[in-house]
Amino acid sequence: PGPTLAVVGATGAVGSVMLQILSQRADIWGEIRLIASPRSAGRKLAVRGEQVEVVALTEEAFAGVDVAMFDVPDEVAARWAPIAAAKGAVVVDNSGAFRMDREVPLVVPEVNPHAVRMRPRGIVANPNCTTLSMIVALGALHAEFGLRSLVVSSYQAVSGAGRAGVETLRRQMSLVAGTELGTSPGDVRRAVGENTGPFPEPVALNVVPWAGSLREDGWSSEEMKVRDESRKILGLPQLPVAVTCVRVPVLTGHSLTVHARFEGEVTVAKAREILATAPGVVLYDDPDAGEFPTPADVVGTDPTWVGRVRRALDDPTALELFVCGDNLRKGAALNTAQIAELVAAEFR
Ligand code: 11C
Repeated sequence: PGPTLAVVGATGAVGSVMLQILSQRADIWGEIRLIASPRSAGRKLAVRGEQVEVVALTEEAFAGVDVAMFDVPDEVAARWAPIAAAKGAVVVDNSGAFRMDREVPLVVPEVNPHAVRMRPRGIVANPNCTTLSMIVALGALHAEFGLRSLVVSSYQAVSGAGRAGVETLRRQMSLVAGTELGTSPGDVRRAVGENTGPFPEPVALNVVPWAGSLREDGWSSEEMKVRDESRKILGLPQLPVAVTCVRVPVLTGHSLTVHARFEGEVTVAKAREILATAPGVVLYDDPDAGEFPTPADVVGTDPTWVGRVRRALDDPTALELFVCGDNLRKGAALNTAQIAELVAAEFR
């Protein structure tokens, strides 16, 4: 049998997608153990066509586990990932707890697969879903052109904030559907009420220029993550990166506009050739036919979709792109599964 895999946080928004992905990808695992908080223990969840009982998160739950994927809040990962590693499991963690730890590699298998082997703490980190929604395409362009700087804006789906984000948008949409709201200041806010869930403002009929928590000088934690993580994954610690993160009324599928400046002159023809052949990227860009990716069309798919490829009008070294990807799949569960598969290959 193959290595034993534990899925920690199996009942969460990303955990549920993980179980689908494990049922869809090549079956390389022996036992798959599902672990969650004690309140979910005893529930049965389907994986690989079988009902598997969820066990509670305890030290004993990691006995015999070779690889443990964590999809839990930062504080839970910070406490339990080292425990799982001490028990002998290689941890692949999708929280923010270890991403910037110098002794923890931050891995995107299409971009820096070699980094997975340098893991002195026995922990490998999975990037944030916003970084992941663009980095496969950017990594391919960087490999050919040499990235010099980045300016990006995100258009983030509510499922990035977990089940609470999805429930908030659904509830707010039911309150505004069929009304004439959105025509006078504050009418949407009054209709949806004070409780705006994980978002600081109503997200239905709106866009909210905020994701995460407040950091220094007005930056959000999400913006800092995109900057810090992109630098680490691409191996460009000094890369100038400017990010604005925005939440939009989309259930699943993060999008970003990207202004990327490179070492020398670029051409759209070469950029298109790179993107059309890069593993994990789909170029969907036919302006004559009005074709470009949108979250409603790419939700549930695995690749990073790229459209609107243009050379900057005022800078022959820069490209403008629109990228789009499923924040729960490549943005979270799929990349975690791909990292775990890289680790599993070491057991053969
Ligand atoms: C969001 N990207 O869309 C965030 C959620 O660091 O893994 C993921 C937070 C993280 O709200």
